[in-house]
Amino acid sequence: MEAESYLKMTAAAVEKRADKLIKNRTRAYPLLKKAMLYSLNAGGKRIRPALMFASYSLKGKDFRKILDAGCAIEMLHTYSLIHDDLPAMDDDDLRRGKPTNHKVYGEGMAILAGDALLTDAFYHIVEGNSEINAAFKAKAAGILACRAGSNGMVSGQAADLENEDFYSKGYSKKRLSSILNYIHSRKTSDLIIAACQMGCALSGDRENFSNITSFAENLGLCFQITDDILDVTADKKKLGKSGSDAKNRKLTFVSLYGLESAKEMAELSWKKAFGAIRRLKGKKDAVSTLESIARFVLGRDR
Ligand code: GRG
Repeated sequence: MEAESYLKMTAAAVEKRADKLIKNRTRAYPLLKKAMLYSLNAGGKRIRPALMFASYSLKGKDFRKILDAGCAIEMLHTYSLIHDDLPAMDDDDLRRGKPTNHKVYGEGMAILAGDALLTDAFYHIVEGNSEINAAFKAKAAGILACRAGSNGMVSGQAADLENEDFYSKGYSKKRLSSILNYIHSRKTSDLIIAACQMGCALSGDRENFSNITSFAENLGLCFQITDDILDVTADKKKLGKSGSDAKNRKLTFVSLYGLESAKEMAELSWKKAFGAIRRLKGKKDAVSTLESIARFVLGRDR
């Protein structure tokens, strides 16, 4: 299926279900739920659940069987965005075209909304998805914990924070390139890898594990380079965020290699992702959906 239609269909299912999952937390503090729903319902491309569902569909049946796991990765991703926007991190005012969570609910509540989304995500993987084998769900939860925690995304964020003012440190280009690689592989690629690996884990598919990982690593790289390019070239209204990389003197593919080289690098990683897709085994429809999502990532304007 074409990426646009697939993203539309899966995003609608995730949004409806995630809203219900949060509203059903009957013991949760009402304002906390409001803050969680505010960021979760603010839009977003919902690429990670779509990748999970398409990877699951290589061998699995209806993606709705793993809908709660799709909601979980979107909750975890939303937590990372809420915390990333805080004054202590990127200090952004706009996200997904709306004022950031802390601008509306205050810093304390924004931190807690992120904490709750992160923690609830694991509950929904393990306790939801009732038709999925418990061992497959445990494997999926382990993958997400590993890629999102200190071995993955959080360390990417930590390295990013440490290297904000990289111009002043006098590092060589080689060293900066290795720092950039460290950051993007954890901060961006790891959640994309987790989405694809979780899809395979939830269908019990071991055959595609290594090729889906290689696909996701390259797609993650392409996604990040494209994000850096959009930060300087895109219409900020369409992008839905302020484009703060230059303001924060961030180490990005554009600031390190220049716009044209960054575009070539995005194209190269996309080609590598395509190579890995060709080695995947399973339903043709799922393979072509993954191909179309990869094309969407390279060509996106938001
Ligand atoms: C706070 C632990 C912690 C981590 C934050 C995700 C993240 C790490 C920071 C956000 C900033 C950023 C540019 C991260 C790279 C990953 C990325 C491009 C995120 C944005 O994902 P999209 O484009 O966002 O899928 P939407 O809004 O469409 O869901």
